[in-house]
Amino acid sequence: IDRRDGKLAMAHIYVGFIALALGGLAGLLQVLVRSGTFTLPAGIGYYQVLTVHGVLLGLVLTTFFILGFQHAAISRTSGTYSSTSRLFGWLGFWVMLIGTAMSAVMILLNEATVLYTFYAPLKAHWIFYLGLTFVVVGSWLGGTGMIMKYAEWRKEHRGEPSPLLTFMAVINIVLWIVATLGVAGTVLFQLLPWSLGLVDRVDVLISRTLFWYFGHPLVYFWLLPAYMAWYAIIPKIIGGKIFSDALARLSFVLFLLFSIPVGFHHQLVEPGIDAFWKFLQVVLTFMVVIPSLMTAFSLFATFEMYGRSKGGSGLFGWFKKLPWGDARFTVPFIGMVAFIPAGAGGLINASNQMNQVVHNTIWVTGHFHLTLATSVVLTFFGISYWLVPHLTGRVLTKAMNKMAIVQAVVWSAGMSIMSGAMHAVGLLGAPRRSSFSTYGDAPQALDWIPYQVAQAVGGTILFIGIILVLYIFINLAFFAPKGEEEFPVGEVAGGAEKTPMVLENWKIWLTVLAALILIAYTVPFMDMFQNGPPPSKGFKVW
Ligand code: HAS
Repeated sequence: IDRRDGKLAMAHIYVGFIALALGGLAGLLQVLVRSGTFTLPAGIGYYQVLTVHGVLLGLVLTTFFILGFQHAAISRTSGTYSSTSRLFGWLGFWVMLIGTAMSAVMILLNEATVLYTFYAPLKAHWIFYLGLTFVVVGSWLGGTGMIMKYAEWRKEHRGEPSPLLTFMAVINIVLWIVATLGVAGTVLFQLLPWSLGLVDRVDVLISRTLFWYFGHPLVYFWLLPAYMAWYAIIPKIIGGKIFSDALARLSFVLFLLFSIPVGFHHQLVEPGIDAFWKFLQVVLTFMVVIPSLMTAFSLFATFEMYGRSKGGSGLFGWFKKLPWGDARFTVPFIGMVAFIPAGAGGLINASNQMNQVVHNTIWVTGHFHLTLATSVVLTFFGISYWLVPHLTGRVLTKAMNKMAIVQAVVWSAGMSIMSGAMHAVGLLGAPRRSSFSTYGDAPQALDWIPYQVAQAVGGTILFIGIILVLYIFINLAFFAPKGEEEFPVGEVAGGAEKTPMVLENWKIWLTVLAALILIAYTVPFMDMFQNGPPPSKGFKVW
């Protein structure tokens, strides 16, 4: 891609990897504390470290990496950015960086130990919330740059479907913009006035509801870039074809529609929300599983078609023909395999009765270490192995390729132990988000200890994985031999059907999206307003 767009993408990716290094260290400290064998030095609190870990990995690494990758993907598939799009990209980057620095300083000063979910009743310094506002506004600016490039392309190619990767990136940014309206609502109207002392109380239920209106689509904002790679990039890496352009687009449209009106599945045990609305959102949650099942089907089809074209016969003969020695394929593939149990765990969480068993236990932490910290993150690593050298004018050497595969194996070994222990001990009732305690030597809590030791073993192996990926990243960014690394983009298989233009009719999809959100949230919000606490200091700030 154009060097100037490459610089923009790379700036984002650097920040993402710095966040990975620091957030990973915080993760190591946590598992050690929870094993009961380690005490944090210098009066540093467990929850402060947990906040650093969640914010850096869940919010900073993801947002910066995703925006960087998407800028690159759009520039690659729709052409070099106009100077205005690039300007928006850079403005967004700096505003996000300033915001991240503001929030990070407050966390380090122990003035914002509110965890990565930061809803009330935990209260942080107002600078933390202002920093978050900057991060959101910055991401909107970067997103505007992307949408402007997309609009420009469509103007020049009337009546044609846009390039698949560009379309996917735009869906993801629209999803992000609609989702962040919720978090902007709670930060601007509740948390900021409250931490500035303008009001002395806020409605916790509304704060949590607005957060989860954002918090669930947030996880699909993380997932969709991985799906972009799985659908549109991996086929090219293996030498195959995209199974169906239309199916890929349809699954992204379904994500846009169904990933937002489902936040209540994080609040199933919460009082103050009528069971009917929880039920409705559980039904919608099961709708959002459909595009993932479509993805699984489509990926199997791509792999099988390729393997058979290489002479693989019988039921599974094609499987052996896949390019197992290529880290650009194998690393994300491990992520795909992890997504099968990860997704099954999600279905358990979403089922009302089973949620009563797992909610607020460390099972949920196990779930998102498989989804986000394995499927998504391994795919991001797999993307970096060609994207970083592509952007820095270097190549992925054989040695680094080998190390990348070792890294992924180390990662999956560490994660299987850590996340496996979390799932198991969660079913024995161990709470998430709690420091080490034997609860007065209660027999149940004593039963949890061996699992917590296993978590520490897995977490330590994962930390070795982080050191390995950072080594590879630094090599690819600064030391690998100069050359040209390909930015792979797949072509659609010959027999695939034509892409219907209705999939790109934003008027229809945005209207359906707005309708679904209104149906899912209007009455519950009216109930919350009516039944919430009385006005505080004369303000009716919820
Ligand atoms: Fe989740 C909690 C439900 C997906 C992340 N989730 C969380 C939290 C996070 C998170 C961070 O309903 C904790 C938030 C907090 O701090 O409180 N989740 C779901 C459901 C799905 C799901 C139904 N989650 C994700 C993804 C995440 C993520 C993706 C991050 C990226 N989750 C929940 C619920 C809770 C929750 C409840 C709240 C729990 C509570 O009580 O607090 C679904 O989207 C999953 C669908 C996925 C599938 C799998 C399809 C498989 C594919 C792979 C194909 C493989 C191939 C390779 C081709 C159905 C696509 C084949 C090769 C072979 C060799 C076999």
